[in-house]
Amino acid sequence: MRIVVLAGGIGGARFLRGLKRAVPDADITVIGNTGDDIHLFGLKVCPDLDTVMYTLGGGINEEQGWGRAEETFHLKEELAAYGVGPDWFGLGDRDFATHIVRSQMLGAGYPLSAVTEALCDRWKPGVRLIPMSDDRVETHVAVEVDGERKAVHFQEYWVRLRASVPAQAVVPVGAEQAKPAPGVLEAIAAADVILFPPSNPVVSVGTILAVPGIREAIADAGVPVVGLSPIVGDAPVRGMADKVLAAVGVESTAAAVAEHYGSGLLDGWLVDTVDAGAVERVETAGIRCRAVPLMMSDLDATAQMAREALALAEEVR
Ligand code: GDP
Ligand code: FO1
Ligand code: CA
Repeated sequence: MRIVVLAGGIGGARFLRGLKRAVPDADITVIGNTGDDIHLFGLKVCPDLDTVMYTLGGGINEEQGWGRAEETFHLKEELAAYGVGPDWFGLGDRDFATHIVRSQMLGAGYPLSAVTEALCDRWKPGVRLIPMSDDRVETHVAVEVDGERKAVHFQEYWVRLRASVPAQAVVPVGAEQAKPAPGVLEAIAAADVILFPPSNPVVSVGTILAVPGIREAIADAGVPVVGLSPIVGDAPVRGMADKVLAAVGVESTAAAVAEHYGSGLLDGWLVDTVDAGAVERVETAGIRCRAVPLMMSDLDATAQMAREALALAEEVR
């Protein structure tokens, strides 16, 4: 079975671990969000690609969900001693090596998709990980600070400001001009099923869908498209997705997120059992819906979520 998954960072990566457990023989292609990418200290950092790569490759900091296990921060301290920032973004020594290799290869002319493949030669994530685009796309967030409206990089909004100021708009800068990376449209066209993991609907899956051609390819693939809600009990399980959902005028409920994707894209939607009351509303919107446990508390529970998603896909096929 050929499965395509549109993934952000932590939510996407953890779901993929469960999916691999549920269907060990499946051929899984992951289309990764690169809107979170940022240039720091002259290096290109790709948080969501790295989170997927490290999580599936056994190198992730499990508690944190991002960054490397057994990490140290000597380089960051030395940079700070020179007064070189930003100090609000925690790049560790082990993680730095990834960004150095990536930046060196990009500088030599390799596209991000080829660089990602090379990095995955080491981590062997057991999936094919492709960035959504080789072109630069950067999510910016319009905020108002001290009465002044300005745009900040997504990482500044998320990590430095902790989404504590209202987001007025979320813009994937560069997306309109971006092309899907080699292999993206081909994988979608060849898929037997397409899954939206419980990733952020705005700044993860939404950014991938903003690359011209990807949304259309999914809608035209003619195979079941099934998503899992990242919103449980009217709040994100983790992180601040409610803040960016508000910026695009979507309430933080499992049903509203399904409607936001819409029946033109989604065939099936899983909500958590605590949101069973949302099933009727989602089905009224023309999307088949089931309520099942959606907490990725351990690998078994996550694998069961993946099985439920694939079962729903068979129902709507
Ligand atoms: P990020 O790029 O690291 O923010 O990760 P993603 O975009 O892939 O996923 C973030 C989303 O995962 C958040 O909105 C969370 O609500 C959601 N999430 C995290 N853990 C769980 C879980 O156990 N169950 C569900 N349903 N969603 C989760
Ligand atoms: N998230 C944080 O909340 N604080 C950090 O200092 C931080 C550093 C960091 C370094 C490398 C990396 O790949 C990810 C990192 N993240 C950090 C997570 C990252 O910002 C994610 O993009 C967001 O959590 C949302 O996707
Ligand atoms: Ca992300």
